[in-house]
Parts: sequence; C-alpha cells; structure tokens
Amino acid sequence: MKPNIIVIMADDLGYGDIGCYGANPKNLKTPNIDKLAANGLRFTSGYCSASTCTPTRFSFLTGKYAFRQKNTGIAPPNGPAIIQPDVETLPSLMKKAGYATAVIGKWHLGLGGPNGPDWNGKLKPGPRDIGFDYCYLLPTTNDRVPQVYVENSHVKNLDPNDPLWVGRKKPNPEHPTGITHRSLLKMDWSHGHNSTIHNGISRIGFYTGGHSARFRDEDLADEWVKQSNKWIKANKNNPFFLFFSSHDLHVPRIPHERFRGTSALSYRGDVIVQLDWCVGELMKTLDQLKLSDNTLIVFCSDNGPVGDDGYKDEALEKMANHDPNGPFSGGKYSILEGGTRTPFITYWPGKIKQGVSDKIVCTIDMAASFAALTGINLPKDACPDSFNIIDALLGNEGAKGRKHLVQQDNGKGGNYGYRVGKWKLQRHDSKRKRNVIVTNKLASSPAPRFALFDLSNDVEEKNDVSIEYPKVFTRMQKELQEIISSGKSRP
Ligand code: NG6
Ligand code: CA
Repeated sequence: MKPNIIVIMADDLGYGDIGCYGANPKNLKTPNIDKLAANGLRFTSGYCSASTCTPTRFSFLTGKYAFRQKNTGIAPPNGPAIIQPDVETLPSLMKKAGYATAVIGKWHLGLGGPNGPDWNGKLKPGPRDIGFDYCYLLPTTNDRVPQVYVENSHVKNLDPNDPLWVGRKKPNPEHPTGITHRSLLKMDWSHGHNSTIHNGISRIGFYTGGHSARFRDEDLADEWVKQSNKWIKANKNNPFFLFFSSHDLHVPRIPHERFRGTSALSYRGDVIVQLDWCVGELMKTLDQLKLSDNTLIVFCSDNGPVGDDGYKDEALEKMANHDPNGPFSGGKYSILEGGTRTPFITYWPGKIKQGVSDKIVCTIDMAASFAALTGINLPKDACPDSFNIIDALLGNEGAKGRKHLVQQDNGKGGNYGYRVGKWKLQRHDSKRKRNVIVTNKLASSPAPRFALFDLSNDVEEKNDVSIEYPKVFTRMQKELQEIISSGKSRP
C-alpha cells in the first residue's frame, strides 16, 4: 500500500528551538520531536521558502516561489484566497495518487473570492477547491481576528442570529479595544495587536458577533490533535495525506493551562513543549492503528524565530541562554539563514535510516518529491520551483538534494537569499537588513544591495567576501536574476 504522509509544520519555530537541534534540556524538553530525529533523518540544511508564514505556506502547497505572485505577503483577516482553484498543488497531486487529503490547523492563505471571506456564508474558494478533501482551520493567525474554526466551507458553530462581522475599522465608538481597555487585558500588546479584544487578548483587526463560534486560545493545540486523530481513524484503510498545521509558537503564545511552566523559559518555551506533545499524540495514534511503519512524517517550520512579535509575553526577557536561531543570524522577517533554515526531520520506521543529512532540502520540494514517491507524473509547468529530492528526504545512497535555493522574506518584491553549495548571496532590494531575533523590535540596519558569504566558515553571514570572489559573486547575481525573471527554476 502507498505510504501515508503527514507533514507537521510548526509556526515560527527556529533552528535551535528543540532538543535535537541543540536546545538545552534545562530550558525545555522536546522528547517526541527528538524521537523523530533519533529514529529518522535530521537535516542541517533544511529550509522553508520564506521568513514569514504566508509565502512559505503558498510555496509549500504550490511548489512555486511566492515572489512570483502578487498578494503572497502576510495575509490580513479579510484576505481572499491566494491559491486559485485551477493551480496544481501538493494536495491535488496527492488526490491524483488516490490519497485522502486534509489540512488541520492554521491556514493563513486567504479564503473566498476577490472580495474576501463571506464569514456567514460559504467560504469558497478555500482548501477544498485546491485539493484538500477536508479542512479544519484557524483562518489566518490567532493574533488576527476572528477566533473561530472553519470546518470545510463554513464557520463552525455559528449562530445565524449572531452573525460574524470582520473589518478593518472600529465598528462603533464604544467597541472595546486594546487601546481603550488596555488595563483589562490578560496579555498586553507591545506593537500592533491593539484592536478587538477576545479572551482578554487584543488582536489585529476588528470583529463582532459569532460568539457561539469563538474558541479559547488555550484549547487550539488540543483541538488540532483531536480533529487529526478523528480524521486519521476515519482514513486508516486508505492512503492519506495530512497537513498538520500547528499554531505553536506564533503569538499570542497562550499555552493550555497544563503546559504552563513546563519550560524554564516564558510561554514561548511552554508552547514548544505543547507542540512536542502534539507530535507525541499523533505518533501514538499511528501506533494504535498500526500505521507507523507505513507513514512518512515530515517535521518542519514555516519561518525562523522571533522574540517580541507584538505581545508582552516575556519571550525575550526569559530567553536565558536559549538560542532560538541556533548558530545562525537573523530570524523571522529576515533573509539571513536564521529566517529560513529551520528544523527539518523525516521519519519513516523501517524505511529511513537514522542519521543526519547536510543535503539542501526545502518545504517547497514536497510537491515534486511526493508526486515521485507516489508514482504521479508532475505536469511540466506545474509546481515550477519544486524539485524531486525524494532520495535526499529518504536518505537514500547517493542522494544529492538541491543544487540551489532562493530564500525570501515576505511577499513579492522584497529581499532574497540565494544559496548554492557553500555560497550564500544576499540581495537586499529594500536596502535594509532585518536581524530581528538578536536585536529585536523589528530592528533593521542598512545593507548593501548585494553581498556574498561563505557558509562553510561563516554561518553568521558576517564577512562579505564579494571582493575576494568576484566571479562567484557576479555569477550568483546573474543566476538569481535568471531564476526570478524566467518564471520557473525547475528545468
Ligand atoms: C506581523 C505582526 C506579527 C505577526 C506577523 C505574521 C504586527 C506589529 N506584527 O504584521 O505579530 O502576526 O505579521 O506572522 O502586527 S506570520 O508568521 O504569520 O507570518
Ligand atoms: Ca510563521
């Protein structure tokens, strides 16, 4: 039988945030994720496509660099569907291979037509129009309104007598916000995040109504696990593809009560422990159903780490000696390695040998790779930047991984990283370099338009060697421009 595939994508999880990538057990423990690594393949050059959420998720599902399409930057609460129904996607390929497909967790790729989501009606197009049979979603991120689940094409538990309204402007002068009712908040904001209040936390955007549909932040992780277990059980007799899209550790970081204080850090540490628990629960379910030996699990992240991302949750103050970005510089919002080089583990008992791989692999490659794994022909123009690197993902002898990779920050027209072997080219079209995790507060410093680094002795990207290696420097600039201009990078 064809193997089941589960992709577990963490949110804002950095390279150094978990035990098997060097996190000190005195700060936090991640035994379940570590178990994946201890019995699977841990990549040291595993990447997501971008250093923010929406473009990475877009690329993951479409196999296309997000800088090729407008509106792929961080999606707002009322953003329309970004991936159009006629596009070949990872889940549509899996369907061709006979798989049942589902996404459970954070979506953040827009819902509905050009005017955005019809919250009280049918949320179409959505995941079910691009290849998922089933979806159970947090529509955007939990720091954005509204706090409701979307099951398939509808807001779950919505009472028609209390319609849900979502907007960008304050609906009436009395509407309580993080500014007018700041003293009532259970977690204060530090920048942005000061509009409508729900569950004692103010958010980005405004909403009213839909009270029966609203959830508690504390319960999200439990809900993803519960719904995933249910779906896996219902599909245990056929091959399935599950995109488990965790919200941990995105802000607002609100662990369930039972996870509070489980790390020696702030809530940021506690929600990593919570994420690890989710991984353990999924593995337990697979074991119970005797599916473990026939299931490939990929564990990854959607962008690098950030300390203060808009709430006063003491993430920075209580970081102790924890290195969220491991040995790298930069994090979320940055094209430095810390922005996109993130945990990446493949696990398939009996099939993948335990080990550590230095091959370059990226979340964007899962489309072409899983098509190959499941015997599906990838149409020539589909998923134009996705490479079949299944050999590298499975740790097969002689596997090569990617030759080159473009990294980006947010949306179209931003900054780029371009990695080829040990070389890393930085291209800053915006002329600012973001190095968020170190200095924080979205700190940015002036950056030259182009710079070159030798990652074999400078993973921190500190010494620009463009003058020493002029040929490499100009060749890589040219190649990057060709990849950007040509509309595709897979031959
Ligand atoms: C930013 C938010 C940040 C986070 C990010 C998206 C402010 C000041 N900052 O605009 O908190 O939500 O968007 O993160 O509002 S992502 O991981 O989903 O890309
Ligand atoms: Ca993210």
